[in-house]
Amino acid sequence: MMKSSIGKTSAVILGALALGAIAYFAWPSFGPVEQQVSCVSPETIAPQTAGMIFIEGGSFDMGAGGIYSEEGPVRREAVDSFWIDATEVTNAEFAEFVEATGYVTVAEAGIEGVVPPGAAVFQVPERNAEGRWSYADTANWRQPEGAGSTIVGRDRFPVVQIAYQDAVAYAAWKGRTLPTEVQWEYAARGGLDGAKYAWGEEREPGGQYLANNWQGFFPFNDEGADGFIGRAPVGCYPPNGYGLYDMIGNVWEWTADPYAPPDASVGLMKGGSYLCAPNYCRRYRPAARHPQEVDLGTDHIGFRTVSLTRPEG
Ligand SMILES: [Ca+2]
Ligand SMILES: [Ca+2]
Repeated sequence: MMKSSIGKTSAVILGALALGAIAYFAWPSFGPVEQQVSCVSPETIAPQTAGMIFIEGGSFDMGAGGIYSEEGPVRREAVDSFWIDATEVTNAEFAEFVEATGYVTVAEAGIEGVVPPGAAVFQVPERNAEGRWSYADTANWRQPEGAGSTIVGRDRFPVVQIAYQDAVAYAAWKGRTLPTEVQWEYAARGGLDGAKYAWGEEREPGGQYLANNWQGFFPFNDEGADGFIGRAPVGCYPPNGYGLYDMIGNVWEWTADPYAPPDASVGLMKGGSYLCAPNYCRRYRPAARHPQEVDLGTDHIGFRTVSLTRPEG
């Protein structure tokens, strides 16, 4: 892994990231707003296979044309069969890992000479668009929005403030890996080869929101018309054709791949997040891809794992 710095992060990944540690005392409310959602309990999904879904291998049209240049060209890709988590890894699941191993995340300890403790936190700006990302030296997975915030009561929310190596460590503890980009995109498409969205060609078919994104004018007004302002618990939107939840939206997801190999300092994330708004980031699609500094946790990125063998329930 190449060494990196917060300065590089600021320049490359989070152009609006305000440097300097801050204490963060207020965070958005989390909860249902307008659209009625029905959330499944993640522990009830595929319990015989540890919450993982079998994805039969095949070939598919990967990428997309005409939206963001980095998604193209469309090319045919083949993928072997694999198993993938039905949901994003939750706070409860990550807590089990930490309890069993004593693992300390990058955001909690920092990496000497590379990054200080802390992570990036999104704040809705009050008066202008500047400074919507801030580096909070107190932010980590246990307190995702920094000092004063908590995951208490958010067991089923996706774990965030996870650097790439934290996600890899969790996956390894489970005897798994992160999905490659090809695996992730194949799974996200749910069998709808070539479709624009994970559920078809319309963003909101019949006026229904099928993922947790952002309605309203980003970055000022997160209206929550999809049922949630900010992050949602996993499994609150309909699964895709393979039975996978939140591949699109809620939190971005780390993949195993670098964004632009061989530079391993910038990772590749997929799927968009609760911050993706039509006026700003139309990346709530399987083909979308985005770079992310591997050493930096943020509160809109999580992950899920894959296994090449049948997991034990
Ligand atoms: Ca939302
Ligand atoms: Ca997601």
